[in-house]
Amino acid sequence: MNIAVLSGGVGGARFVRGLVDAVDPSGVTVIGNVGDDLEVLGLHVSPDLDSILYALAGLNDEERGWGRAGETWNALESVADLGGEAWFKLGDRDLGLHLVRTQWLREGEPLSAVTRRLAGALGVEGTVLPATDDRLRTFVQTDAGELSFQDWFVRRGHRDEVTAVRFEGAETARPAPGVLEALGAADLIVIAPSNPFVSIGPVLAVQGIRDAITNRRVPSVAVSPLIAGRAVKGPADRMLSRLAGGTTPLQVTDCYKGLIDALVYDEADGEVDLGAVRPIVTRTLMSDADARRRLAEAALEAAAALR
Ligand code: FO1
Repeated sequence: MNIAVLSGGVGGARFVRGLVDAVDPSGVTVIGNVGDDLEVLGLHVSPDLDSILYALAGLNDEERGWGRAGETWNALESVADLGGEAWFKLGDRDLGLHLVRTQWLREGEPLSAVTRRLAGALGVEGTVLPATDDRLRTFVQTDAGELSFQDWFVRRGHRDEVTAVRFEGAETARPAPGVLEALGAADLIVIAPSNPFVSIGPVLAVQGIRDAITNRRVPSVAVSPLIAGRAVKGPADRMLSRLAGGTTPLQVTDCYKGLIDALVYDEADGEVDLGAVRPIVTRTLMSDADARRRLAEAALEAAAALR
């Protein structure tokens, strides 16, 4: 079965790991957000693609949700001692990947080709694609002014209320090679439990991706990132409150108008009428490998019931 998954970082990566544990990974294509990408210490970092790669390779730090397990921070300490930029924490092991990626990008390889090489070297089964090879960056509007995504998210600890989101470069960003093909060949489209505004939003902003999903002939299922109206981690709940008017499954559904046929959400959110979208109520906390796989299976069962 071919499955195309739209995913952000931490929550999306955990879900994708559960999915490849539930199905043949060779049919899974993950289309990852690049709106969070940044240049730090002269290196190109793609946090969401890396969270996905590390999770699929079994190298991720389970607790933090980003970066590698067994990490050490010697290089970063040295950077800080020298008065360099140390607010964005790049571990020693993680740095190796950023060095290699940056070199290959500077040699002219597109991000999709670089990601394919990294995935191969890490032994990742399944395909990981950036939504676009073109430059696309998320900016958030706050009372403190407009901030780049990581400035807001990491440097300022996402404490500023977001009143609007902007995807710089979205007008001209084209889908990376393989993205529209994966959506066209999919038997099922899944939107991972990621932030609808800043993780899935940038993917949908790339020319042709939203249309490809709107015009689908196969089931499309989203998994809510909220449990009892709260984000497990991150600012998704505050953003839904402010930008969508609430944090129930109905507001999550509204973020994906015309794009989904079913929403998988947590039993703690109760019974909600989602109109034409089928509600699938289950436990969604991805506390361990079993829970991750079960959540992926719930999405697969939801899709099977729609056929
Ligand atoms: N998140 C943080 O909260 N603080 C960090 O210092 C940080 C560093 C970092 C380094 C590499 C990487 O791949 C991810 C990293 N993240 C960090 C996570 C990341 O910035 C966010 O979780 C995502 O961008 C949101 O999806």
